Amino acid sequence: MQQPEFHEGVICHVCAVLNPRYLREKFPLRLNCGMTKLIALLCLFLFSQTSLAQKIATPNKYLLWYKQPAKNWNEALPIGNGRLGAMIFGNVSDELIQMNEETLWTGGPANLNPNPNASQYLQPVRDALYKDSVGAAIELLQKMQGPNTSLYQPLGDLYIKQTLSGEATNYTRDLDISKAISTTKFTVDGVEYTREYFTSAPAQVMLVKLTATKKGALNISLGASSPLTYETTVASNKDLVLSGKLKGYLYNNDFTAAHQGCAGMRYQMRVRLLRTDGKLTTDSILHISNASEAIFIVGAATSYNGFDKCPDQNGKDEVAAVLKDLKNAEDKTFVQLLLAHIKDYQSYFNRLDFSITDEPAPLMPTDERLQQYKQGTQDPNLEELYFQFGRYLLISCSRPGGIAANLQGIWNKEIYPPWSSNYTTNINLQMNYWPAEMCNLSELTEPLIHQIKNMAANGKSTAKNYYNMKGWAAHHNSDIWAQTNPVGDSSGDPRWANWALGSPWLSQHLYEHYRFTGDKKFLQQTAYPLMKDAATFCLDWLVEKDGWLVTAPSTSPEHAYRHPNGQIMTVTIASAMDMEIIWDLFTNIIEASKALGIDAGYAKMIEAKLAKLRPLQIGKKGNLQEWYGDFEDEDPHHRHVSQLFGLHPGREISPLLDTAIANAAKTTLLVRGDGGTGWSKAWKINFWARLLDGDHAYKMYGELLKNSTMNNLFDTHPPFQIDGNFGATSGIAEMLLQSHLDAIQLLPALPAAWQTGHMIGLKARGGFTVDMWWEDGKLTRALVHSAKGGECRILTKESITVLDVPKPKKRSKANPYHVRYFETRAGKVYELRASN
Ligand code: FUC
Repeated sequence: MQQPEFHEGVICHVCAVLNPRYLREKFPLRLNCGMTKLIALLCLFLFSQTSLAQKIATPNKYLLWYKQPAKNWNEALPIGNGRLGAMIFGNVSDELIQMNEETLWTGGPANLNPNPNASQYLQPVRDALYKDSVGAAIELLQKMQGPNTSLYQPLGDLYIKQTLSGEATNYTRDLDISKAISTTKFTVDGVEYTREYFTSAPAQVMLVKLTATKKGALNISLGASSPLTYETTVASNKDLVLSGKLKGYLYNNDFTAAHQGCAGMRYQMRVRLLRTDGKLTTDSILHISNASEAIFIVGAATSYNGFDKCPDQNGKDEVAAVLKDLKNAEDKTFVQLLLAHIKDYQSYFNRLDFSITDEPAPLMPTDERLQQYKQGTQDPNLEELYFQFGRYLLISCSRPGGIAANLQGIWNKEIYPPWSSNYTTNINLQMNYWPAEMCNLSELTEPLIHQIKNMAANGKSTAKNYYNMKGWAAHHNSDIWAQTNPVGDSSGDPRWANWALGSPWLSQHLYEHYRFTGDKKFLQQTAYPLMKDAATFCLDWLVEKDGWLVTAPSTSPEHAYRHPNGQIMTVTIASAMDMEIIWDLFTNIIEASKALGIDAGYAKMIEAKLAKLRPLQIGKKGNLQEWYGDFEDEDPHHRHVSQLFGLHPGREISPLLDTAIANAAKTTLLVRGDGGTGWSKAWKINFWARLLDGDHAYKMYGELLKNSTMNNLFDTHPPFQIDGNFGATSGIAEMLLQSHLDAIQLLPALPAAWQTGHMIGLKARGGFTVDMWWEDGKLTRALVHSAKGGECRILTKESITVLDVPKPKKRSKANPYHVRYFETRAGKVYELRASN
């Protein structure tokens, strides 16, 4: 079976490869400008000598493809430009494209003080905990809860009914993640039909191109519907228009109804014919007859106008927004739109290349490969593909200027999606962004940073109104309105609803953005003030008990323990995770103040508090203690492993720092086991990588692929939840490079299964980009690109030489690692070779 073919895509890929800048980036040491142009010309010549068939026959390792249409949404293929998302089913005569627009959420600006009595319960909660009346504390905590979040909504469905004269043969549908294009192809009666789809970020529209190899053979009708309340019309210019308005809330309760009297969001989707050689007619929908080609552009917008503005009364003009996008797109040719799309997409995607096999991808559909993998067949190409699919998804659902990726990225078909498809901040939102910095997609964190800024604004009211404290607080859930209150509506289980450490955890992403980019302006103007405000809340939130600073109330999301009185309890004092999160923030603040050369006195005060945080405890089973006491877990295999926050994503726990604590972390993981939801398995890849156990990390990757991956390679909780995709991509990066401590570790957790390979373009903290090659499980060569200059510290298992660098400043061997220090200059590339 041959893989699907390509048209313009092939040419565009060649264009990208022929780009001298691309060549220079790929071969920075060896090529000067003249040479890159020469190579480009040579490639062009060779390309012109190769038949198209030969080019097509080269298997594309970046292709997801199938021999049958999607049976359901979980088999459909996702495309997106950050804002517009589409799930392509690839049905033959009843094509279905399920559409999303990232700002379409129920509700309106958060009610900042819906529970004015909340703060009066805090001291009684604390008193109850100190008296060990945990049950009473739990009941009281429910009185401190506020509304649940809003829900992310689907936009609608496009359907294309195609009149065909027989059965389809030669069917394929695919998603090429190297170009972000989905294609469906089939043959009926000797005529080949092709449908191509992409969502362009530069043009802000989706393109739908339908072709037939025979003139007049293409006859279709295109309509739209939505699970929301909506209406469709055909406008006088023959646009198909679907529009509607959400209710201000969907759950009919007092809290959410009180979105400050704001009615719901308006939305509109418009489909416009760009070009056809057939005839367009309209009634309530669009019809194309006697064509061989029809190209549509699809635009959509909502009246969302910021987290603090009512999308109705103070909403944006969504109609003007869609019309503008369509007008801009319509002024361009299809090829212009396609080229701009590929150039834009590849400007992110092509930054990184991961290879663990020289073998071509098997010529087998992706679902069949996944089935075989599940049964134990090795498929390193699939392992590469899944890693890159995580990057593809992030590029497709989180673009600067947009909204942070939610539990499903931007892809959702339901009006009551699982967990409201919102932001869950006790692991899931953060996991979405774990791969961003390391996997060379730093700009894509902008929507998260924006969300954090909005949450910090609302979170000040939450800290004040719920606890009578300063700084900003955020809890378990958030939404597009940047809600920060404890959720649960007076009846939520405190194990999730009352978790209060959202602001320090989210602050980690701000500081990490600085650590990777070295952007001091960002640190000074954005990160540090928000981190400091989160610390202000933490300082208020901490209380002193038995000589230590602790949190009370405290939870370990979303787990419970057996109290010595035999009851299952969910609230504790000073959970390990609480202590580790605050340790992380305080450590980052101290570092940041030094980096900025400001606030020395404040940093000293934070240092004193840091020293007083209750230390981590090792339990009787040799595990890292999760709770205040050494209690039995309610569920020893619970999906959350919150007590290991300090191992990952934190940096408090490492075998290189304290082997006793690291061993306790390992024991904890062994007790938890290798199961769990999709995201739980993904987190465990990261944990094992940080424990420097590549084989166990690889085992977890296998568990995820085998037991928590659907045919379209979406992660499943179950059901679909995108965090596992992102967490796995981050985990693979962590296996190959770590820089969270004070050195860059190359191949820290390389599994035996990946004997030979390369990883080009991973980012390390300090503004470094690293390319690595390894053979027989050993590093052979690496290139370190320094963006900011400064000292580079490399930690390797093998002894290495840094070429063209004067005598090592220092050289030491931290058994079993080799440490190499060298000064770098901004813009320079340094070559490292394994010493003989
Ligand atoms: C947390 C997790 C669940 C799920 C939800 C979205 O509540 O415990 O497993 O991922 O978030």
